[in-house]
Amino acid sequence: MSTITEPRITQIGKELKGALVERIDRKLGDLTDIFHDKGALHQLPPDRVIYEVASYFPVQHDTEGGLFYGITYIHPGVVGNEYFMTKGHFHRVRNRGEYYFTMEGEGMLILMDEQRKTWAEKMYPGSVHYIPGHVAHRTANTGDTVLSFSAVWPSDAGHDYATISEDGFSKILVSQDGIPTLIDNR
Ligand code: PAN
Ligand code: ZN
Repeated sequence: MSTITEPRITQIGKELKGALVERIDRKLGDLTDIFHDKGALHQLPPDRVIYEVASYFPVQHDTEGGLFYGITYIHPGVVGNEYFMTKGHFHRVRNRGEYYFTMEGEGMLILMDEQRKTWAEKMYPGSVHYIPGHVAHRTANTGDTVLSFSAVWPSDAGHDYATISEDGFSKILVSQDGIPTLIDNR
């Protein structure tokens, strides 16, 4: 028997291919708690896809020592003056970090520590982002084209969405005269 095999997944450009790749999409109707302008939100169809994620989970969830790989594709658009964005989360195991690598488009990685201090890093093709443990993370598409980035995170990190769903980030990213700006979330 040959000991040389094909890889289990491939990435051609921004497309992740392989039998074990799992895909999900997040529609506006799944994201009603994250956007602030409820009037603008209800003008848009709830089945509008805001982002998609293709992931490779080579080991069981919660396995210590493993790594997961995923690509997120955020469509361009706004709800009121807020850019299309991901739900955002802390890792359930708080000290677990993550890498993001931007492939195409323009965006912002919004970060918040456990003291609720919020800041952001610009994302553009080639940008590499280290997200330390204990830091919540969300990405927003600030451009006119799809924002695609890959991510690598520990298989035992888990996702705590509830904390962000309830309290949000302390700042929100809005378009002010077309410029992405972080403003206080009140
Ligand atoms: C990413 C995110 C992905 C979607 O793979 O899960 O960008 O964002 P939400 O999970 O906040 O909906 C990651 O950070 N994994 O840990
Ligand atoms: Zn994460």
